[in-house]
Amino acid sequence: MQKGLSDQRKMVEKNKPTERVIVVGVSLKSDSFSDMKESLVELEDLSFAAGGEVVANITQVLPQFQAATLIGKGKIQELKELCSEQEATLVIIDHKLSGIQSRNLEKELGLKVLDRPQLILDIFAQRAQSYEGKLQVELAQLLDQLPRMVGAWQGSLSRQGGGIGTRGPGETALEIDRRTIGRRLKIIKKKLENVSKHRAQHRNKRKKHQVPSFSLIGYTNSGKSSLLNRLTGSQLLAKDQLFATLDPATRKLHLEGHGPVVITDTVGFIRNLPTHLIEAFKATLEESAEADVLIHVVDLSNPQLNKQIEIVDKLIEQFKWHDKPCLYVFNKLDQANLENQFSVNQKNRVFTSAVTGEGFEKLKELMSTTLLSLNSEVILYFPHEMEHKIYELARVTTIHKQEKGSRGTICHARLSQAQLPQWSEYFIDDKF
Ligand SMILES: Nc1nc2c(ncn2[C@@H]2O[C@H](COP(=O)(O)OP(=O)(O)O)[C@@H](O)[C@H]2O)c(=O)[nH]1
Ligand SMILES: [Mg+2]
Repeated sequence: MQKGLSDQRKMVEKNKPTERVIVVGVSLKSDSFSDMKESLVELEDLSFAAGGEVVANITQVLPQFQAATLIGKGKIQELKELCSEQEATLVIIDHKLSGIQSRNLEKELGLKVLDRPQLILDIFAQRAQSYEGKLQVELAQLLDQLPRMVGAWQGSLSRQGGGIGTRGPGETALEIDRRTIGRRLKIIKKKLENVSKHRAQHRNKRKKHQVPSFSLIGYTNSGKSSLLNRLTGSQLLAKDQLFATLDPATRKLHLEGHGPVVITDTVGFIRNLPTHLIEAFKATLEESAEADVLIHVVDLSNPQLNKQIEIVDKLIEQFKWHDKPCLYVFNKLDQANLENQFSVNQKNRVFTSAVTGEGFEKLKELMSTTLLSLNSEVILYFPHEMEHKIYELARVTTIHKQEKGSRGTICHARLSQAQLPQWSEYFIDDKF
């Protein structure tokens, strides 16, 4: 468990009315038991992040899932007793539930029941700040809701009485029928398309100005926002809280020998990220999709670091970003075990601490050499009357050799793919 989070959980504000949550881990006999336990610890962190207090947990390993209730009859009875003993107000199942399963479980337990995707969506609903963020969350919630809409959905306890699982920018839309949802979906998608176009225009502008871009990605809470703050002197929200960042933020940085580059901080990843969320957050994810280089930030102090890397790497594949160069930043060096450091075998890596600043010079160097490796070596010739262009060239790249001739100057430099067309008229191949 992450140190900070468990500490924080103990400090749940006393007077604040919080949900008393029981979390339920489920897995099949054929699955790994330790995976189930790890996922359950994470579900506790997520419950806390949503504003709940986890009062108990319970697990079940089954030969196969029950169609009507997911978990078995005996376990439901046990859970029911635990709920009354602990005065629980909410049960969260660490799995996806169908509409029928939710309804049946709620009926048996007499309590609100949420599944993992609904919990994550609720956290996103609480965190959404921007117009775009709110639209994306509403879209994800509607998409998540549609297949769950079995006859008696209207009576579902999950949507009544406030608390975890009932929030969202689309709160008013939560109890309306399929047709209305369909209409709302269309409107939101249209609005999001416009946002996406707007973003694309911004990116094109940057491309035109030949500014190379980096995108910080990684598991939630690994320190992406803290790194960006430290790198660029920004004041983005960095918090020991899952999914503190929802909206992408782009900041400029001056890289030695390169000039300006931009870095984007985005939403973090987690295991079993709801598919609807991925679909809805397309515009946000496009920011990373368009970046020249990915920076995969890993919490080196987390005992699950290798699992977390694997989950993020899988998502990189799923999003088809795997052709991009990727740097690994192993962060939180100041609080990490030495063994964790030795278990790292990724190339292109650097160890940092966003708290002490250790490793930041190396990180910038690595960013710089990665950009260089993306560039092509070119030789340019500037006749006397065009020599003022050399100053312009020096602003966008390092000129590593200059030879003055009687009629002009020859320069050796590296240019990115985006920069090549603008300078092609000075390429020496065309001149001689
Ligand atoms: N000890 C330590 N804590 C860090 C470091 N980097 C980030 N944190 C803390 O980890 C938590 C999550 O950081 P944040 O930047 O919000 O993570 P993000 O979700 O990846 O953006 C915050 O409480 C940070 O203060 C680090 O290098 N060392
Ligand atoms: Mg963040």
